[in-house]
Amino acid sequence: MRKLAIGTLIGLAAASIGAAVPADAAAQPRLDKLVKLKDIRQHQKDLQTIATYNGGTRAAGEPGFEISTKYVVKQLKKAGYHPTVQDFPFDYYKEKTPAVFDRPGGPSYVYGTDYATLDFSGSGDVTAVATAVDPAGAGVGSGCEADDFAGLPKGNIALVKRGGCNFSVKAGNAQNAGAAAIAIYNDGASPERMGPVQGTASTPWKIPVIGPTYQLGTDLVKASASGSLKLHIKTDTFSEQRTAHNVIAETKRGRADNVVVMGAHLDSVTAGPGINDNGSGTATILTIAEQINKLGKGIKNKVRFAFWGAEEEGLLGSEYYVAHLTADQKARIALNLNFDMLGSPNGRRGVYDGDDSEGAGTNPPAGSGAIEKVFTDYYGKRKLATSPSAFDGRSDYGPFIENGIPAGGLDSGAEKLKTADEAKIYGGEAGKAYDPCYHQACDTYANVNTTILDQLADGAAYAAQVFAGSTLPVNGGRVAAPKAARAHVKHAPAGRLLA
Ligand code: DTR
Ligand code: ZN
Ligand code: ZN
Repeated sequence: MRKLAIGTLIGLAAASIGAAVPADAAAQPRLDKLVKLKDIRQHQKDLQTIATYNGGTRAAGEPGFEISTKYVVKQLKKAGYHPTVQDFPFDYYKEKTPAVFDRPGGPSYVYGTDYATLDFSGSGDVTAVATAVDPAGAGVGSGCEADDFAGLPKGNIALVKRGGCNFSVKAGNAQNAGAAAIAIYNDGASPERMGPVQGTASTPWKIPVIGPTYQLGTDLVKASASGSLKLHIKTDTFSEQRTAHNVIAETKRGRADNVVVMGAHLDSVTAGPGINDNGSGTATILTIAEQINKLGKGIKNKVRFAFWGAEEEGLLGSEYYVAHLTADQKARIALNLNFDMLGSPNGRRGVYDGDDSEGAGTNPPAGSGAIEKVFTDYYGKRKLATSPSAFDGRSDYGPFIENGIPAGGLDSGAEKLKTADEAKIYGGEAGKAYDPCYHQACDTYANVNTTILDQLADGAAYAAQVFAGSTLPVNGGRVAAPKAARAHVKHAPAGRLLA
Protein backbone atom coordinates (compact mmCIF):
# COMPACT_ATOMS: atom_id res chain seq x y z
CA MET A 1 0.00 0.00 0.00
CA ARG A 2 1.10 3.49 -0.73
CA LYS A 3 1.97 5.42 2.38
CA LEU A 4 1.68 9.15 2.57
CA ALA A 5 4.54 11.28 3.80
CA ILE A 6 3.96 12.93 7.17
CA GLY A 7 3.88 16.26 5.36
CA THR A 8 0.91 15.11 3.37
CA LEU A 9 -0.84 13.65 6.43
CA ILE A 10 -0.92 17.09 7.98
CA GLY A 11 -2.87 18.16 4.95
CA LEU A 12 0.13 19.63 3.14
CA ALA A 13 -0.10 22.53 5.60
CA ALA A 14 3.66 22.38 5.74
CA ALA A 15 5.97 20.28 3.68
CA SER A 16 8.05 18.27 6.12
CA ILE A 17 9.51 14.84 6.59
CA GLY A 18 9.49 12.52 9.57
CA ALA A 19 8.85 13.39 13.18
CA ALA A 20 11.06 16.45 13.19
CA VAL A 21 8.30 18.82 12.15
CA PRO A 22 9.64 22.26 13.04
CA ALA A 23 7.72 24.08 15.78
CA ASP A 24 6.98 26.88 13.33
CA ALA A 25 5.65 24.41 10.73
CA ALA A 26 2.11 25.69 10.85
CA ALA A 27 3.35 29.19 10.11
CA GLN A 28 5.20 28.04 7.02
CA PRO A 29 3.88 29.31 3.72
CA ARG A 30 3.43 26.67 1.01
CA LEU A 31 5.84 27.02 -1.85
CA ASP A 32 3.53 25.17 -4.26
CA LYS A 33 1.00 27.98 -3.70
CA LEU A 34 3.59 30.75 -3.99
CA VAL A 35 4.85 29.44 -7.34
CA LYS A 36 2.29 30.74 -9.81
CA LEU A 37 1.66 29.63 -13.38
CA LYS A 38 1.45 33.23 -14.57
CA ASP A 39 5.01 33.94 -13.37
CA ILE A 40 6.28 30.79 -15.07
CA ARG A 41 4.50 31.75 -18.28
CA GLN A 42 6.02 35.25 -18.14
CA HIS A 43 9.52 33.74 -18.05
CA GLN A 44 8.60 31.47 -20.95
CA LYS A 45 7.31 34.49 -22.86
CA ASP A 46 10.60 36.31 -22.24
CA LEU A 47 12.60 33.30 -23.44
CA GLN A 48 10.41 33.17 -26.55
CA THR A 49 11.10 36.86 -27.23
CA ILE A 50 14.84 36.24 -26.80
CA ALA A 51 14.65 33.41 -29.36
CA THR A 52 12.42 35.29 -31.79
CA TYR A 53 14.85 38.22 -32.02
CA ASN A 54 17.93 35.98 -32.18
CA GLY A 55 17.38 33.68 -35.12
CA GLY A 56 14.66 31.52 -33.55
CA THR A 57 16.98 29.48 -31.33
CA ARG A 58 18.56 29.51 -27.84
CA ALA A 59 21.08 26.75 -28.63
CA ALA A 60 24.48 26.78 -26.92
CA GLY A 61 26.96 28.78 -28.99
CA GLU A 62 24.22 30.97 -30.48
CA PRO A 63 23.32 34.55 -29.50
CA GLY A 64 19.97 33.33 -28.15
CA PHE A 65 21.80 31.25 -25.55
CA GLU A 66 24.07 34.13 -24.56
CA ILE A 67 21.05 36.38 -24.02
CA SER A 68 19.17 33.63 -22.18
CA THR A 69 22.18 33.36 -19.84
CA LYS A 70 22.16 37.12 -19.20
CA TYR A 71 18.40 36.99 -18.64
CA VAL A 72 18.64 34.30 -15.95
CA VAL A 73 21.56 36.08 -14.26
CA LYS A 74 19.56 39.34 -14.13
CA GLN A 75 16.41 37.67 -12.87
CA LEU A 76 18.38 35.91 -10.12
CA LYS A 77 20.07 39.15 -9.08
CA LYS A 78 16.69 40.87 -8.98
CA ALA A 79 15.52 38.10 -6.63
CA GLY A 80 18.46 38.78 -4.29
CA TYR A 81 20.92 36.07 -5.40
CA HIS A 82 24.59 36.35 -6.30
CA PRO A 83 24.72 34.07 -9.33
CA THR A 84 27.95 32.73 -10.77
CA VAL A 85 28.49 31.88 -14.43
CA GLN A 86 30.64 28.83 -15.10
CA ASP A 87 32.13 28.80 -18.61
CA PHE A 88 33.09 25.60 -20.41
CA PRO A 89 34.25 24.77 -23.93
CA PHE A 90 32.28 22.57 -26.28
CA ASP A 91 32.20 21.49 -29.93
CA TYR A 92 29.69 23.70 -31.73
CA TYR A 93 28.02 22.18 -34.80
CA LYS A 94 25.68 23.50 -37.42
CA GLU A 95 24.25 22.21 -40.68
CA LYS A 96 24.62 25.14 -43.09
CA THR A 97 22.35 23.77 -45.84
CA PRO A 98 20.16 20.66 -45.74
CA ALA A 99 21.87 17.50 -46.94
CA VAL A 100 21.06 16.05 -50.39
CA PHE A 101 20.58 12.31 -50.87
CA ASP A 102 19.63 10.59 -54.11
CA ARG A 103 20.27 7.71 -56.45
CA PRO A 104 21.95 9.17 -59.54
CA GLY A 105 19.47 8.76 -62.40
CA GLY A 106 16.92 7.43 -59.91
CA PRO A 107 14.81 8.77 -57.10
CA SER A 108 15.79 11.76 -54.95
CA TYR A 109 15.03 11.33 -51.28
CA VAL A 110 13.33 13.95 -49.12
CA TYR A 111 15.34 15.60 -46.35
CA GLY A 112 13.61 15.28 -42.98
CA THR A 113 11.21 12.62 -44.32
CA ASP A 114 13.45 9.96 -45.83
CA TYR A 115 16.67 10.88 -44.04
CA ALA A 116 18.29 13.38 -41.67
CA THR A 117 21.85 14.54 -41.10
CA LEU A 118 23.47 13.42 -37.86
CA ASP A 119 25.10 16.15 -35.79
CA PHE A 120 28.86 16.38 -36.34
CA SER A 121 28.59 14.99 -39.83
CA GLY A 122 31.49 16.19 -41.97
CA SER A 123 30.97 18.10 -45.22
CA GLY A 124 31.27 16.36 -48.56
CA ASP A 125 29.82 15.70 -51.99
CA VAL A 126 30.15 12.00 -52.70
CA THR A 127 28.90 9.71 -55.44
CA ALA A 128 29.97 6.12 -54.84
CA VAL A 129 28.90 2.49 -54.67
CA ALA A 130 27.06 1.59 -51.48
CA THR A 131 28.02 -1.46 -49.42
CA ALA A 132 25.92 -2.94 -46.62
CA VAL A 133 27.96 -3.43 -43.44
CA ASP A 134 26.86 -6.39 -41.32
CA PRO A 135 23.14 -5.61 -41.79
CA ALA A 136 22.19 -8.52 -39.52
CA GLY A 137 24.12 -6.85 -36.71
CA ALA A 138 26.08 -10.00 -35.87
CA GLY A 139 28.06 -9.60 -32.65
CA VAL A 140 27.63 -6.20 -30.99
CA GLY A 141 25.61 -4.52 -33.75
CA SER A 142 25.97 -3.35 -37.34
CA GLY A 143 29.14 -1.29 -37.75
CA CYS A 144 30.02 -1.41 -34.05
CA GLU A 145 33.25 -3.33 -34.61
CA ALA A 146 36.13 -2.34 -36.89
CA ASP A 147 35.98 -5.86 -38.39
CA ASP A 148 32.46 -5.23 -39.70
CA PHE A 149 34.04 -2.99 -42.35
CA ALA A 150 36.60 -5.57 -43.52
CA GLY A 151 34.72 -6.14 -46.78
CA LEU A 152 34.12 -2.46 -47.53
CA PRO A 153 36.09 -1.25 -50.57
CA LYS A 154 37.80 2.10 -49.81
CA GLY A 155 35.83 5.06 -51.11
CA ASN A 156 32.46 3.27 -50.93
CA ILE A 157 29.43 4.49 -48.96
CA ALA A 158 28.80 2.34 -45.87
CA LEU A 159 25.17 1.34 -45.21
CA VAL A 160 24.97 0.64 -41.46
CA LYS A 161 21.98 -0.25 -39.32
CA ARG A 162 21.27 1.62 -36.09
CA GLY A 163 21.72 -0.18 -32.75
CA GLY A 164 24.25 -1.89 -30.51
CA CYS A 165 26.57 1.09 -30.01
CA ASN A 166 26.70 4.88 -30.26
CA PHE A 167 26.51 6.58 -33.64
CA SER A 168 30.03 7.90 -33.00
CA VAL A 169 31.41 4.34 -32.88
CA LYS A 170 29.84 3.52 -36.25
CA ALA A 171 30.96 6.82 -37.82
CA GLY A 172 34.50 6.39 -36.46
CA ASN A 173 34.79 2.81 -37.72
CA ALA A 174 33.51 3.87 -41.16
CA GLN A 175 35.92 6.79 -41.42
CA ASN A 176 38.87 4.67 -40.28
CA ALA A 177 37.97 1.99 -42.83
CA GLY A 178 38.13 4.58 -45.62
CA ALA A 179 34.40 4.92 -46.30
CA ALA A 180 33.50 8.03 -48.33
CA ALA A 181 30.31 8.49 -46.27
CA ILE A 182 28.12 6.56 -43.86
CA ALA A 183 24.34 6.18 -43.88
CA ILE A 184 23.08 4.90 -40.51
CA TYR A 185 19.50 3.78 -41.17
CA ASN A 186 16.86 3.19 -38.52
CA ASP A 187 16.35 -0.29 -37.11
CA GLY A 188 12.55 -0.44 -36.85
CA ALA A 189 12.91 -1.82 -33.31
CA SER A 190 9.95 0.29 -32.05
CA PRO A 191 7.45 2.76 -33.55
CA GLU A 192 9.84 5.62 -32.68
CA ARG A 193 12.65 3.93 -34.59
CA MET A 194 11.06 3.90 -38.04
CA GLY A 195 11.70 7.48 -39.24
CA PRO A 196 14.92 9.25 -40.20
CA VAL A 197 17.73 8.78 -37.69
CA GLN A 198 18.19 12.01 -35.79
CA GLY A 199 20.95 12.23 -33.27
CA THR A 200 24.52 13.09 -32.74
CA ALA A 201 27.71 11.46 -33.91
CA SER A 202 29.22 13.23 -30.84
CA THR A 203 32.49 14.64 -32.26
CA PRO A 204 33.35 16.23 -35.61
CA TRP A 205 33.91 13.68 -38.42
CA LYS A 206 35.46 14.21 -41.84
CA ILE A 207 32.93 12.12 -43.77
CA PRO A 208 29.19 12.79 -44.29
CA VAL A 209 26.99 11.00 -41.73
CA ILE A 210 23.31 10.75 -42.65
CA GLY A 211 20.40 8.78 -41.16
CA PRO A 212 17.83 7.21 -43.54
CA THR A 213 14.53 5.73 -42.36
CA TYR A 214 14.13 2.04 -41.62
CA GLN A 215 12.20 1.51 -44.86
CA LEU A 216 14.67 3.36 -47.08
CA GLY A 217 17.64 1.76 -45.34
CA THR A 218 16.36 -1.80 -45.77
CA ASP A 219 15.43 -1.11 -49.43
CA LEU A 220 18.92 0.22 -50.10
CA VAL A 221 20.56 -2.75 -48.39
CA LYS A 222 18.58 -5.09 -50.69
CA ALA A 223 19.47 -3.05 -53.77
CA SER A 224 23.14 -2.96 -52.76
CA ALA A 225 23.40 -6.76 -52.95
CA SER A 226 24.13 -6.40 -56.71
CA GLY A 227 27.34 -4.59 -55.81
CA SER A 228 26.56 -1.75 -58.21
CA LEU A 229 24.13 0.48 -56.29
CA LYS A 230 25.38 4.04 -56.65
CA LEU A 231 24.30 6.72 -54.19
CA HIS A 232 24.91 10.46 -54.00
CA ILE A 233 25.27 12.22 -50.62
CA LYS A 234 26.03 15.92 -50.18
CA THR A 235 26.41 17.54 -46.77
CA ASP A 236 27.33 21.12 -45.86
CA THR A 237 28.20 21.48 -42.18
CA PHE A 238 30.31 23.60 -39.85
CA SER A 239 31.99 22.85 -36.53
CA GLU A 240 34.31 24.73 -34.16
CA GLN A 241 35.04 25.00 -30.44
CA ARG A 242 32.89 27.57 -28.61
CA THR A 243 32.06 28.47 -25.00
CA ALA A 244 28.83 27.68 -23.15
CA HIS A 245 27.84 28.44 -19.56
CA ASN A 246 26.10 27.12 -16.46
CA VAL A 247 24.40 29.69 -14.21
CA ILE A 248 24.48 28.76 -10.51
CA ALA A 249 22.89 30.54 -7.53
CA GLU A 250 22.05 29.38 -4.03
CA THR A 251 19.99 30.48 -1.06
CA LYS A 252 21.74 32.40 1.73
CA ARG A 253 19.88 30.34 4.29
CA GLY A 254 20.49 26.67 4.90
CA ARG A 255 23.35 24.35 5.66
CA ALA A 256 26.13 24.43 3.07
CA ASP A 257 27.03 20.82 3.86
CA ASN A 258 23.69 19.39 2.77
CA VAL A 259 22.83 21.16 -0.45
CA VAL A 260 19.79 20.46 -2.62
CA VAL A 261 20.74 21.08 -6.27
CA MET A 262 17.68 21.97 -8.38
CA GLY A 263 18.52 21.99 -12.07
CA ALA A 264 17.02 22.62 -15.48
CA HIS A 265 18.77 23.04 -18.79
CA LEU A 266 18.72 26.52 -20.24
CA ASP A 267 19.66 25.77 -23.83
CA SER A 268 17.45 24.71 -26.73
CA VAL A 269 18.35 22.79 -29.88
CA THR A 270 19.33 24.80 -32.99
CA ALA A 271 16.05 23.94 -34.74
CA GLY A 272 13.85 26.01 -32.43
CA PRO A 273 13.28 28.26 -29.41
CA GLY A 274 12.83 25.37 -26.93
CA ILE A 275 10.01 26.82 -24.86
CA ASN A 276 8.78 23.47 -23.61
CA ASP A 277 12.27 21.90 -23.94
CA ASN A 278 13.38 23.43 -21.71
CA GLY A 279 11.89 26.86 -21.20
CA SER A 280 9.37 25.03 -19.00
CA GLY A 281 11.97 23.70 -16.53
CA THR A 282 13.99 26.91 -16.66
CA ALA A 283 10.96 29.11 -15.96
CA THR A 284 9.80 26.78 -13.19
CA ILE A 285 13.03 26.70 -11.19
CA LEU A 286 13.53 30.44 -11.76
CA THR A 287 10.09 31.06 -10.25
CA ILE A 288 10.89 28.71 -7.36
CA ALA A 289 14.12 30.66 -6.79
CA GLU A 290 12.12 33.89 -6.69
CA GLN A 291 9.70 32.55 -4.10
CA ILE A 292 11.68 30.16 -1.91
CA ASN A 293 13.18 32.76 0.41
CA LYS A 294 9.67 33.43 1.73
CA LEU A 295 10.11 30.13 3.59
CA GLY A 296 12.60 31.88 5.88
CA LYS A 297 13.75 29.51 8.62
CA GLY A 298 12.04 26.69 6.71
CA ILE A 299 15.22 26.61 4.61
CA LYS A 300 17.41 24.33 6.72
CA ASN A 301 19.45 23.07 3.77
CA LYS A 302 20.80 25.37 1.08
CA VAL A 303 18.98 25.14 -2.22
CA ARG A 304 21.28 25.63 -5.22
CA PHE A 305 19.66 26.50 -8.54
CA ALA A 306 21.51 25.33 -11.63
CA PHE A 307 20.71 26.43 -15.18
CA TRP A 308 22.70 24.03 -17.31
CA GLY A 309 24.21 24.89 -20.67
CA ALA A 310 24.62 22.59 -23.68
CA GLU A 311 22.39 19.78 -22.37
CA GLU A 312 21.26 19.23 -25.94
CA GLU A 313 24.85 18.58 -27.00
CA GLY A 314 25.01 15.66 -24.54
CA LEU A 315 24.57 16.89 -20.93
CA LEU A 316 27.77 18.92 -21.31
CA GLY A 317 27.08 21.62 -18.71
CA SER A 318 26.02 19.29 -15.91
CA GLU A 319 28.87 16.91 -16.76
CA TYR A 320 31.37 19.75 -16.60
CA TYR A 321 29.94 20.96 -13.30
CA VAL A 322 30.04 17.57 -11.59
CA ALA A 323 33.49 16.75 -13.03
CA HIS A 324 34.89 19.99 -11.59
CA LEU A 325 33.58 19.55 -8.05
CA THR A 326 36.17 18.66 -5.42
CA ALA A 327 35.48 15.50 -3.41
CA ASP A 328 34.40 17.73 -0.52
CA GLN A 329 32.03 19.81 -2.66
CA LYS A 330 30.54 16.62 -4.05
CA ALA A 331 30.03 15.19 -0.57
CA ARG A 332 28.12 18.34 0.40
CA ILE A 333 25.45 17.73 -2.24
CA ALA A 334 22.53 15.87 -0.68
CA LEU A 335 20.59 15.28 -3.89
CA ASN A 336 19.79 16.56 -7.35
CA LEU A 337 16.35 17.44 -8.66
CA ASN A 338 15.98 17.84 -12.42
CA PHE A 339 13.20 19.42 -14.44
CA ASP A 340 13.27 18.96 -18.20
CA MET A 341 10.10 19.31 -20.31
CA LEU A 342 7.25 20.07 -17.90
CA GLY A 343 4.56 21.21 -20.34
CA SER A 344 4.43 18.74 -23.23
CA PRO A 345 1.20 19.41 -25.21
CA ASN A 346 0.19 15.73 -25.31
CA GLY A 347 1.95 15.09 -22.03
CA ARG A 348 1.59 13.08 -18.87
CA ARG A 349 2.74 13.55 -15.28
CA GLY A 350 6.01 11.66 -15.24
CA VAL A 351 8.02 11.06 -12.06
CA TYR A 352 11.58 9.76 -12.45
CA ASP A 353 11.56 6.08 -11.51
CA GLY A 354 14.11 6.42 -8.71
CA ASP A 355 13.25 3.08 -7.08
CA ASP A 356 13.62 1.39 -10.49
CA SER A 357 10.25 -0.31 -10.01
CA GLU A 358 9.99 -0.58 -13.80
CA GLY A 359 13.44 -2.16 -13.97
CA ALA A 360 14.24 -0.12 -17.04
CA GLY A 361 16.72 2.39 -15.77
CA THR A 362 20.30 2.67 -14.73
CA ASN A 363 21.12 1.56 -11.21
CA PRO A 364 19.72 4.47 -9.16
CA PRO A 365 21.79 5.60 -6.16
CA ALA A 366 20.11 4.84 -2.83
CA GLY A 367 17.82 7.72 -1.88
CA SER A 368 16.48 8.21 -5.42
CA GLY A 369 13.46 6.06 -4.55
CA ALA A 370 12.70 8.30 -1.55
CA ILE A 371 12.75 11.35 -3.84
CA GLU A 372 10.32 9.61 -6.17
CA LYS A 373 8.06 8.91 -3.18
CA VAL A 374 7.99 12.56 -2.14
CA PHE A 375 6.61 13.39 -5.60
CA THR A 376 4.19 10.45 -5.85
CA ASP A 377 2.86 11.08 -2.33
CA TYR A 378 2.24 14.71 -3.23
CA TYR A 379 0.26 13.82 -6.34
CA GLY A 380 -1.43 10.94 -4.52
CA LYS A 381 -2.72 13.38 -1.95
CA ARG A 382 -3.99 15.60 -4.75
CA LYS A 383 -5.59 12.56 -6.43
CA LEU A 384 -3.56 13.18 -9.57
CA ALA A 385 -2.15 10.10 -11.30
CA THR A 386 1.52 9.87 -12.19
CA SER A 387 3.55 7.57 -14.43
CA PRO A 388 7.08 6.33 -13.74
CA SER A 389 9.53 7.96 -16.12
CA ALA A 390 12.57 5.91 -17.19
CA PHE A 391 15.51 6.76 -14.95
CA ASP A 392 17.85 6.42 -17.89
CA GLY A 393 20.11 9.42 -17.33
CA ARG A 394 18.86 11.17 -20.48
CA SER A 395 18.95 14.57 -18.82
CA ASP A 396 21.16 16.56 -16.46
CA TYR A 397 20.68 14.30 -13.44
CA GLY A 398 22.75 11.70 -15.33
CA PRO A 399 26.17 13.00 -14.19
CA PHE A 400 24.90 13.19 -10.59
CA ILE A 401 23.70 9.59 -10.43
CA GLU A 402 26.91 8.47 -12.14
CA ASN A 403 28.67 10.00 -9.15
CA GLY A 404 26.43 8.24 -6.65
CA ILE A 405 24.34 11.33 -5.81
CA PRO A 406 20.65 10.49 -5.43
CA ALA A 407 18.38 12.24 -7.91
CA GLY A 408 14.80 12.66 -8.98
CA GLY A 409 12.59 14.85 -11.06
CA LEU A 410 9.55 15.33 -13.21
CA ASP A 411 8.87 15.40 -16.93
CA SER A 412 5.84 15.38 -19.19
CA GLY A 413 7.37 13.32 -22.01
CA ALA A 414 9.41 13.97 -25.13
CA GLU A 415 9.35 12.20 -28.51
CA LYS A 416 7.85 8.90 -27.33
CA LEU A 417 4.22 8.10 -28.12
CA LYS A 418 1.40 8.35 -25.61
CA THR A 419 -0.12 4.95 -24.84
CA ALA A 420 -3.84 4.18 -24.89
CA ASP A 421 -3.81 3.73 -21.10
CA GLU A 422 -2.17 7.12 -20.64
CA ALA A 423 -4.72 8.78 -22.95
CA LYS A 424 -7.46 7.39 -20.66
CA ILE A 425 -5.75 8.84 -17.59
CA TYR A 426 -4.47 12.17 -18.87
CA GLY A 427 -6.58 12.81 -21.97
CA GLY A 428 -4.77 13.73 -25.17
CA GLU A 429 -4.09 11.46 -28.12
CA ALA A 430 -2.80 7.89 -27.97
CA GLY A 431 -0.20 7.01 -30.59
CA LYS A 432 0.98 10.62 -30.86
CA ALA A 433 4.21 12.00 -29.39
CA TYR A 434 3.99 13.58 -25.91
CA ASP A 435 5.54 16.63 -27.54
CA PRO A 436 4.85 16.63 -31.29
CA CYS A 437 7.12 19.70 -31.58
CA TYR A 438 10.04 18.03 -29.78
CA HIS A 439 13.30 19.56 -31.06
CA GLN A 440 11.48 21.51 -33.77
CA ALA A 441 10.86 25.14 -34.69
CA CYS A 442 7.28 24.80 -33.43
CA ASP A 443 8.42 24.36 -29.77
CA THR A 444 7.16 27.88 -29.04
CA TYR A 445 5.26 29.68 -26.27
CA ALA A 446 2.11 28.10 -27.71
CA ASN A 447 3.58 24.59 -27.47
CA VAL A 448 2.75 24.17 -23.79
CA ASN A 449 0.08 22.26 -21.89
CA THR A 450 -0.41 24.80 -19.12
CA THR A 451 -2.46 22.43 -16.93
CA ILE A 452 0.31 19.86 -16.78
CA LEU A 453 2.96 22.57 -16.45
CA ASP A 454 1.09 24.08 -13.50
CA GLN A 455 0.76 20.69 -11.81
CA LEU A 456 4.36 19.66 -12.38
CA ALA A 457 5.60 23.06 -11.20
CA ASP A 458 3.55 22.54 -8.01
CA GLY A 459 5.30 19.21 -7.44
CA ALA A 460 8.70 20.78 -8.07
CA ALA A 461 7.95 23.54 -5.57
CA TYR A 462 6.66 21.05 -3.02
CA ALA A 463 9.79 18.90 -3.31
CA ALA A 464 11.99 22.00 -3.01
CA GLN A 465 10.26 22.89 0.24
CA VAL A 466 10.41 19.36 1.61
CA PHE A 467 14.12 18.93 0.92
CA ALA A 468 15.00 22.46 1.99
CA GLY A 469 13.49 21.35 5.31
CA SER A 470 14.95 17.86 5.53
CA THR A 471 16.71 15.25 3.41
CA LEU A 472 16.43 12.58 6.11
CA PRO A 473 15.03 9.70 4.00
CA VAL A 474 17.30 10.49 1.07
CA ASN A 475 20.75 10.74 2.65
CA GLY A 476 20.23 10.33 6.40
CA GLY A 477 19.79 14.05 6.94
CA ARG A 478 22.07 16.75 8.20
CA VAL A 479 24.28 16.09 11.17
CA ALA A 480 24.75 18.83 13.75
CA ALA A 481 28.06 20.62 13.48
CA PRO A 482 30.65 19.99 16.24
CA LYS A 483 29.84 21.79 19.50
CA ALA A 484 32.10 24.81 19.01
CA ALA A 485 30.64 25.60 15.63
CA ARG A 486 27.07 25.47 16.86
CA ALA A 487 27.30 27.35 20.11
CA HIS A 488 24.10 29.13 19.17
CA VAL A 489 22.16 25.86 18.84
CA LYS A 490 20.49 25.02 22.14
CA HIS A 491 19.71 21.52 23.43
CA ALA A 492 21.19 19.74 20.45
CA PRO A 493 23.76 17.13 21.44
CA ALA A 494 26.71 16.89 19.07
CA GLY A 495 26.13 14.51 16.19
CA ARG A 496 22.39 14.38 16.62
CA LEU A 497 20.36 14.22 13.45
CA LEU A 498 18.55 17.52 13.12
CA ALA A 499 16.39 16.79 10.11
N1 DTR B 1 16.72 15.25 -22.25
C1 DTR B 1 15.60 15.65 -23.05
C2 DTR B 1 14.61 14.72 -23.51
C3 DTR B 1 14.26 13.57 -22.63
C4 DTR B 1 14.20 12.32 -23.05
N2 DTR B 1 13.85 11.50 -22.04
C5 DTR B 1 13.68 12.22 -20.94
C6 DTR B 1 13.31 11.84 -19.65
C7 DTR B 1 13.22 12.80 -18.69
C8 DTR B 1 13.45 14.13 -19.01
C9 DTR B 1 13.81 14.51 -20.30
C10 DTR B 1 13.92 13.54 -21.26
C11 DTR B 1 16.00 16.71 -24.05
O1 DTR B 1 16.43 17.73 -23.58
O2 DTR B 1 15.88 16.56 -25.27
ZN1 ZN C 1 15.91 18.49 -25.95
ZN1 ZN D 1 15.42 18.96 -22.54
